[in-house]
Amino acid sequence: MKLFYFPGACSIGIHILLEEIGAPYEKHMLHLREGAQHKPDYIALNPKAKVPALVRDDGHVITEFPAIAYYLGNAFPAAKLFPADLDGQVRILETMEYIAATVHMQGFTRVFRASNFTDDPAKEDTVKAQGLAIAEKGLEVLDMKLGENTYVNGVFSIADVALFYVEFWYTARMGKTLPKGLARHWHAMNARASVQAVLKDEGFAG
Ligand SMILES: N[C@@H](CCC(=O)N[C@@H](CS)C(=O)NCC(=O)O)C(=O)O
Repeated sequence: MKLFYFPGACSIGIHILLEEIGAPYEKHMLHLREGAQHKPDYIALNPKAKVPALVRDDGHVITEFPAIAYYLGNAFPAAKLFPADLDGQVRILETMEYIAATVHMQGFTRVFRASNFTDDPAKEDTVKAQGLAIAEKGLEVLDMKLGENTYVNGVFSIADVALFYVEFWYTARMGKTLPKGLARHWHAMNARASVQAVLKDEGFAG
């Protein structure tokens, strides 16, 4: 397998899953700030010009965080990243979809890429504030859903690495304080060997 990623981007969650699984994989860093995602060789692989993208050993390319996570969770059952029961599966997919489609794309993308949402530089601060409000509402909802659990579905699953990447942006990147339950989740994630290895590899540890 090959992972196309950028340090600290949402691809960090898929990077963690690959470490959890332990199967061989190669990493290909795409420098998003230098526009590497728009180069013809990458566009040929992923016309969406985004990370993460996963190239399977049979050459098939998978994009979209929830789809890649779902693939990995099912393709490597020994890693126990995706449960067999329908209720657990639905809870996990519901959480990942909310994180990817709402908290990330509607919220954090406005904060980090305000110029994608307005042609007027004077309006970018308003766009960022709107994005932060969406992201923070989303984090509150996720905190309520987590309740007293350490992990989204009780035990570690593919949903936890999605939650990790938005927590990473909010706390490690923006220096903000997570709601109580998410702070507990963030600490539990940081105690995992896979997370420590990936943070170090992507240049964020100690
Ligand atoms: N819906 C996509 C979103 C992927 C996405 O927005 N990735 C960002 C990094 S977190 C990206 O590649 N941005 C590059 C760009 O917008 O030019 C997913 O869930 O995978």
